[in-house]
Amino acid sequence: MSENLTTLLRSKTKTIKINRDLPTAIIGERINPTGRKAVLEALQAGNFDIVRKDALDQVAAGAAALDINAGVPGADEPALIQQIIRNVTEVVDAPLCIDTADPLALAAALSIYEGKALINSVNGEEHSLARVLPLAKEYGAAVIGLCMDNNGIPATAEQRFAVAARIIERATKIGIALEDVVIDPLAMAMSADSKAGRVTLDTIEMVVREFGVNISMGASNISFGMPDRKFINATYIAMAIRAGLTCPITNPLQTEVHTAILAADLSMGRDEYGMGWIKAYRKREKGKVVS
Ligand code: THG
Repeated sequence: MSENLTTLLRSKTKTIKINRDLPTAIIGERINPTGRKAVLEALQAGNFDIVRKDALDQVAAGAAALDINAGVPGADEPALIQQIIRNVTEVVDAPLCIDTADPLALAAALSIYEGKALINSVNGEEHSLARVLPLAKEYGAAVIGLCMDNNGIPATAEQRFAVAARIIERATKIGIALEDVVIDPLAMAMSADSKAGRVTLDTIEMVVREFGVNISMGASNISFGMPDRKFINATYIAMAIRAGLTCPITNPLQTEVHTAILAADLSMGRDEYGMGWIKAYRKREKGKVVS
């Protein structure tokens, strides 16, 4: 049996705690130009108004941290991610999750970030481990480890667990604390493979039982290609929280998913006196237009 480890993330003015005794820490997914044409066009034009609004809205809706993705085709990603970080940190105090596959953009982001970021991400490939883990160590950041390597995304939970174990071994070997490694079991489309949801849940259970680390994932991938995605996302995220998910990357503005997270926290005994649930209910009622 493993411990229930605590990951701390920090902005200049705020520290958040992630562990399995506390309410789920939502990492807001919306600052990401992938699949969002308006964000893409605004960023290409050097306009950060949408990014600032997305930061404010997600934190107001309950995001504990914000994912920052600057993947604009053809853009100077190191420069762009720095501009996004500056804009976001001007308007909110939530800690940031730096979402990039480009080590130069990652280094640029970490070099200006005042706090303890969550790096998104490293994977089991040698070149990723060799480039990303030293940056996590140098900047004292936490890091998300994806359960994939040069052979792709493993089909079984046992194989994904083995990748997680390898990432954890390499990270701790260079002096990154175990609690600063967060594992992403990888949520894949169930429309393409009917076992995809189950493999991910099983991976979460295995990793948590062995290592006690925190678990993240982009939980909305699971419903890709299906109609009425929000209901699938809501049910799946509640089940994943039971399995051990602690910091999903998701959209807190989507009521179905957000209420599922709050109800899961209440069900797991992580919402003292139900205050989280009641507060969110009042906020929803206040937001309703009365005419
Ligand atoms: N694991 C980790 N990081 C990740 C992912 C993951 N980062 C990226 C992604 N997956 C999670 N982020 C998003 C961001 C947006 C959407 C999905 C996942 C999304 N956007 C809407 C769409 O495409 O339909 C657009 C929303 C809008 O326009 O308002 O779905 O798995 N570690």
